[in-house]
Formats: sequence, C-alpha cells, structure tokens
Amino acid sequence: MQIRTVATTPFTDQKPGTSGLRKRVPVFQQQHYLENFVQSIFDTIGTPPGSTLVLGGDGRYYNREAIQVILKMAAANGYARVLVGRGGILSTPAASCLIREYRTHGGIILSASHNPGGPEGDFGIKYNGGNGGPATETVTEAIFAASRKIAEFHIADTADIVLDRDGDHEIGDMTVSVIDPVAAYAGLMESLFDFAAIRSLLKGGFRIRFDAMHAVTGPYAQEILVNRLGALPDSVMNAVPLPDFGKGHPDPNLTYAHELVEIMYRADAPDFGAASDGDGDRNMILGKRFFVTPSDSLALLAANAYLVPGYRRGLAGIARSMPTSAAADRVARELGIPCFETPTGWKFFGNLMDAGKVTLCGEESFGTGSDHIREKDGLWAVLFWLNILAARRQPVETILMEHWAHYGRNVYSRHDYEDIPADAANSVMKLLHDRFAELQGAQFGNLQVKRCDDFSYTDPVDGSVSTGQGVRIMFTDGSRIVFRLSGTGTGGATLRIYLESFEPDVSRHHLDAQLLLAELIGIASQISELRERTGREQPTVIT
Ligand code: VG1
Ligand code: CO
Repeated sequence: MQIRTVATTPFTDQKPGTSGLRKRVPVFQQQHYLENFVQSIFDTIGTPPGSTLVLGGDGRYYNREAIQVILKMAAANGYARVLVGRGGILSTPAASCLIREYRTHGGIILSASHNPGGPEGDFGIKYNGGNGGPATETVTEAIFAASRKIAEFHIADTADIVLDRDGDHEIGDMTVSVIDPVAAYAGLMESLFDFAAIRSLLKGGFRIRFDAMHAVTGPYAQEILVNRLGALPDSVMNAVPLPDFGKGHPDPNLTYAHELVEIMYRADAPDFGAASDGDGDRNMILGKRFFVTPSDSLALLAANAYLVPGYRRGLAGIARSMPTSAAADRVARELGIPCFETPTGWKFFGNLMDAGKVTLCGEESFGTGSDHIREKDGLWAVLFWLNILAARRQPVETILMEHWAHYGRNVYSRHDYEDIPADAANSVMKLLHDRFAELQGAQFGNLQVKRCDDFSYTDPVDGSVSTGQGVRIMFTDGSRIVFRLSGTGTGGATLRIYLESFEPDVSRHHLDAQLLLAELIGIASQISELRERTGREQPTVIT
C-alpha cells in the first residue's frame, strides 16, 4: 500500500454549525472538499500511537463513499484501528456508546440528522471526542481554523473495504473492524431499563408504534423493541434505512412525522407512539391522541426516574438548553438538585456530564438523553417512557395531566419559519437587538417586559464563554419569547421563535397550547415585524 500526500487549497466555508459541518451533497462532492475537512479534523486532534477511531453514519446518500475515503485517510494518518458499523451504519447514540466502550480516540459520524437526504439533499460530518460527545466549541473552532490554512492531505492508495460483512481487514498497518452496529448499544439499553417489566406490559396487549422514518433507527428498533422486548412486528414502521429516507424529511415532529401522527389520532390508535430522526438521537413521544412536548418529556422523565433501574440511585442534576421550557427546573427544585441552562446544541452538556454535575439533559427540539453516553438518544427516551408506563400502568395523557396538576404546566410552543432569505432573517434579529432599550418595561396588554438580552453562557467547568445564543424577551409574570436563527440548515435561514408561559390553573391544563399562547404569539409577531420583513403569514412548522 502506498500513502500519498496530496496538495490542496482551502475552502472558506468549512465552519461547523450547531452539530458538525452540513452542506448539500454536491458541495461535499467537490474535489477535495471532504478530504480537506477530514484532514483538518486529524490535524486538530492528532493521532497518538495505537489510536482507534469509530466511524459510521445515518445511511444517507454519500455515506458509503465518504466512509471509504475516511478509512483510507485514517490509515495514512497513523490510526491503528477503525471500528466501522456494518453497512456503514451507526446511529449517533450508538457511535457515542462505542467510543466510550472501546475507549477510542473519538469518532467520526456522517450525518445531517433531520435534514433531507439524496443526491440533492444534505450531507454532514461531525467529530466526537474521547468522551463520546460532540466536539466542544473550542475544538470545532480549531478544526475550522485548520481548514482555512490546509495545504495537503494524506491518503492511502488501496481498494475499497467490503462494508457489508462483519470482520477485520488491513489497510497497511491499520485494522478496519466491521462490526454489528446494534449489539453494544442494545446491551447498554438492557443494562439501564427493566426489560422484563416492559416485556410484560407489551404481552398484556399494550400496543406501540415506532416510526423510524426510513432512517438509521430501523435496525435498532427492530432488535430492541421486537426481538428483545417482544413487540408485535408491525410495531416498527419505515424500518429500512434508505439513502433518501424515502424522500421524506426525517424530522420527528407533528408536521414531518405525519404518517405516525395520523395513526396515533385514529379511533383505534395504539397506546404509545414514537418517532426518531435521521441519525437516531431525537425522539417524539405520543400517547393515544396526545402529544407530549419534549420540554415536558424531560421534566416527566426526571420526576419518574426513580422507577427506572438505571436511575434509581438518584439524579445528580438536570441540564436543559436555554430555549427549552422551565418545566424541568420545577422538578429539579422539588428533587433538591441543580438545573443548568445551556446554549442550544448537545456539545454544551458534555462538560457538565463529565464533571458529574448532571444526569439527565434535554432540548425542546425532541432531544433527551443522560450520562449513559454523551449524545442525545432517541430510543433511550422511548425505552425510558416504556419503563415508566410499565411501572405506572396509566395512559400517557393521564401521566402528563397528573404531572401538570402537581407542578403546574409550562405551556410551550416553537414556531419555525424555514428557508427564509438570510437578509430578512438577519434584519429581524438586528431589529430585536436595536429594540432592547425601548422594550424594557414596555406593556403589551396584560404583559410587561421585565428584561431582554442575547443569551450568553459561561461553562461552569472550563470557563469558556459562548455569546449570541438567542434573543430573550422576558416578562414579569415569567412568560418569555425567544428568537434564534438555526445553525443546522444549509440553504437560506430558519428563524425559530420559542414561546412559553406558566399555567398553574388545573382547569385550563387540557387547553391547546396555541390558544393559551395566543397573546405571546401576537406580541412576537408585532415586535419582530415578522410579516413585513419575511413576507410569511404562518410558520412552516409548529411544535
Ligand atoms: C437544531 C436544534 C438543536 C439540536 C440541533 C442538532 O439546531 O434546535 O436543539 O441540538 O438541531 O440536532 P438548530 O441550530 O437548527 O436550531 V440533530 O438531531 O440535527 O443532531
Ligand atoms: Co439528530
């Protein structure tokens, strides 16, 4: 085998966003585009002798091609071993699990998560460190800096590796181990949850439906829910990962997971429904004709963690991203544990978990997880819910209503305006900044503005500071509106508006969130001049 050093010139746009570098497939297909970024990762993290790397992706278009390139580059950059999921498949949580189990020098995950796939769709790549979590901002900034001055990359000249059979192959001095993508992860799940109780729940006629959305979780759900827990075979739908996700949008929300939502709102709906996203790190939870917001789900898992074997010993703390509702804060207060508020993106939870400060973490964007790994974890959340349901034997809706009756309800909604011109989106954000002084103390109907700011965060573990993480308009009664631009899109801009108020009155808990938030929704539109500046009358997605 020959190692080649190839001269290259930098691309200027290889700056990772909320979760890795995401671009359209044709951008990644440009000559040296992928190689430059991968070499920038290797140059940043170094390769101590004997290093192992975990490698896999969500199965989207270009996954296999990218894996072959990365294997050859890993060999040329001095890796001793690469663990790659069979078929090039690894969900994000499974990759995190393997990094930790084999104590590797991190891993490379190929995914653009919920973004659509296919030849004209999106592709993505992210590096996770030795703790199994997304690279911190310090590391992603260093990778970006390396990509701006790259002059060459190293690659082995060798034939492609067969990815569809387990086994070892050699590229020069490096071993490529093709492994079962599911086994280690499924074993970890079995160690955390009461599988016997869930099995007996399912045996007793409790019906579930899990939508893998033609993305990576299909094989995981099949093995865990059907093979190990005995769910009926039709419990898992869209179970085969497809390169274009069946032309769908693997984003588990009420809009894009409509096939599941329709099933769950039928008269003969199953008792429990769930969906996951492209790379398997998100979850949407539904009861019979009932939707659980991710913010409530985090709070509810925390409050019921004592029912789950892996968490019975208690929680060290909870962390939630800033736009996530404060429902979890109420549970933390009652448990007497700390609750941390971080910027959007899982990379901010890693330090807190490594330092033993938190056990559970969550984001309003359908992401929930714990310190069992260092990523959010879709199927883990589903199993956590099933464990609670097996212990409590009540419908999902009843469990939520009882939770609200006890803690009060943090009424919550997120409105996404997708694919608006970047100029319009930036002008909305600028306008809001310009209005901070004028908004201070302003009265809108019954609501008065207490304070506004652009959220910034100082990591309590390493002291690093992240600024510009979202505009917050906070009202005296505890309600708030948050405006943020997405950092995961690849075309135009996506403006997210997060709305939250608190409803202590039990007689109003069953009411629709949009109705309860109507006043805040009106204020958000008024102060941002949204219609005037974007021409949009309605959000693309309401959660
Ligand atoms: C979105 C979500 C964020 C999540 C991120 C990655 O980011 O809002 O909470 O961590 O996606 O999730 P943004 O910048 O578009 O709002 V995933 O499942 O794409 O890895
Ligand atoms: Co994801």
